[in-house]
This record gives sequence, structure tokens and C-alpha cells, in this order.
Amino acid sequence: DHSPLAYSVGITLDRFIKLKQGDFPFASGELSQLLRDIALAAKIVNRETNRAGLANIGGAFGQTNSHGEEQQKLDVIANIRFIRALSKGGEVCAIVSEEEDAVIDLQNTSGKYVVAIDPLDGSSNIDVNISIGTIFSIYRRKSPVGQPIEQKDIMQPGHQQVAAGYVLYGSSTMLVYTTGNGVNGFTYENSLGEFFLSHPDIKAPLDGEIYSINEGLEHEWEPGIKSFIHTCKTQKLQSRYIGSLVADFHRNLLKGGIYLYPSTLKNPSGKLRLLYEANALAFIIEQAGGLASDGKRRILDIQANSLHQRTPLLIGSRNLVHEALINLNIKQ
Ligand code: AHM
Ligand code: MG
Repeated sequence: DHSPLAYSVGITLDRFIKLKQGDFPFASGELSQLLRDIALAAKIVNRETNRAGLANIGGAFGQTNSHGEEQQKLDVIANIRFIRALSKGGEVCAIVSEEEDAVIDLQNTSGKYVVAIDPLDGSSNIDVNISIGTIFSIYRRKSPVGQPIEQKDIMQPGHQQVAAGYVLYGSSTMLVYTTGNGVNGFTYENSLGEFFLSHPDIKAPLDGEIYSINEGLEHEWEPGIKSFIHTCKTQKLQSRYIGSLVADFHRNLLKGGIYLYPSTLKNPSGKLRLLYEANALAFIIEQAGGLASDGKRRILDIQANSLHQRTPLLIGSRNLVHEALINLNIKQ
């Protein structure tokens, strides 16, 4: 739908989804409903996030998640909220979540979609009141509707995503998503309880002035990363690193920049997860005109072989990612 209204700043997310429904690869209305379910869960998590300090729900929950990391109460809450929203809607047959070891089979054989989600990323930032986010990927199942789900429904390469997005709980709360037809951003208006289109058709600047990487790990980087970051410094780029992927990605998407989480000694495949972190952001950055790579391959071409598999990630403005890749491939 390219009617002027579809791009008019200020329309609600619901209205926008409705107007764009015809753009979806399978325009049955179920994907639209699924996006609305996610937006509703995001509003609830936004409310919980905003009152985290007050409600005494920040802090460790006394449990660890599937990777042995300390789980925060809000992670648990966000996980429950999103899974509940995705289960109730009826469009989803299976969920992969950062907070769950195994695939959640909803036993809903009529559900056409598989969702991979990091319900609350950057959770070490909750207690210090710094931006956090939700990241989601949506796939259409491969096996026929009516049958039990199969491995091939879950382990799809990123280029098979039908939609992906993130919610940034920042100085304002935003939802940014793509269905493969450009990227649009919506800002949440608290008093009205609605997301409004604020950033239509986002394009990543081709060049950028920002590099984002955890420089404390420099002694663990491979030579190509060292030389690229050295180049960034000689070119007087700005260093910006929040340590919250959604926030770092979002800033660089709007302003132009590169985010890197390369392979390190401790994490030879980097830290970030392919299925529910890298793929979604890779889909978005490509839709916005940027690039996402693991240093050798396009992120969206990587065939997943385990649920929680990690990948190095270089993502952002086209020319910066390109330059990083040149450094990596010369200095290997
Ligand atoms: P999490 O999923 O446990 O929250 O970890 C992911 C976070 C990302 O948001 C962020 O980009 C990265 O970890 C920061 O890692 P580091 O502290 O090693 O720089
Ligand atoms: Mg995460």
C-alpha cells in the first residue's frame, strides 16, 4: 500500500499495520494480528520496565537462565508476557526464546508462524536504569499446517524471515520493524497507550561517524578487528557503546555507524545469538540499506544448527561494514 496515508507520520501502529497488510507475503491477516500481539506485550513490558526501580522487581531473581547467566526478574517477566501474548493469539506454533533451553511447542498445529525472541536484551542494564530492548524474528513454518512442528520449521536461515523487529525501552519507547518492505519506527505515547508512526521508511546512512565495540576486550580481538578499530580512531570516529544491543544498534541505524561484537578468546563465536539477536537486526539493517556480516558470511545466509548458537556480528552503515570486512580479510 503506497497510499500517502500509509506513510503519514502520526498514524497509529494498528492503522499502519492494517494499511500495509496487502504488502505481506501471505496476506491472510494473521501476521498482522501477530504483530499486534507483540505490540501489546511490548506495552506491558514497557510498563513493568518503567516501574522496575519502584516495584522492587529489579535485581537478581536467584535463578540462572539456560546459559548460566544471572536472570533478572524483569527478564522473567518479559519472557512470560511475550510467551503469553504469542500463545493466546493463535497464529504461532512454536517459540524460541533466549530464556528457554528448548523450543516451546505450543501444540497449536494450525499456527503458521514460528517466533524467535529475546524478550529482554541488555538486562544487565536494568538495575542502572539504562536502555534495554526486545528483539524478535518471525518465520513462516515449513511443514504443513495441521502437522506437528519439525526441526526445519525452527532452524531457518535469516533470509527466510517474514518480519522482524525490536522494541527499545529508552528515553522513549519505540517499536521498529520490517516485513521486508522497508523499515518503520513507532514511538509510544504513554498517556494514550498507543504506538504512533514517528520514523517512516528508515534508511541507514551509507557512512557513519560512530563505532561501537567493547574495547575492554581488545587484547582478545583478531588482528583484522584491531586494525579496523585503529583506522576508526585515525579517522576520528566517535566511540559509543552502551552495552545494550538494541540501543547501540538503534543509535547507529539513525545516525550512521557500525556495531561490532567479534570473536574473542572467551567467546570464539562472539557473544550474540544468531536466532533471536543477529538475524532480526540483520534483516532490519539490510532493509534500511546497511550490511550485517559475521566477518565471512552475510548473517542472513547462515544456516542455524543449534537454538542458542552464537555468531560474531558486524552490523551497520554499508561503507563502514565494508571497510571492516576488508580489514578482516587482509589481516586474517
Ligand atoms: P544479554 O542477552 O545477556 O542481555 O547479552 C547481550 C548483550 C547485548 O545487549 C550487548 O550488546 C552485549 O551483551 C554486551 O556485551 P559485553 O558486556 O560483553 O560488551
Ligand atoms: Mg540477549
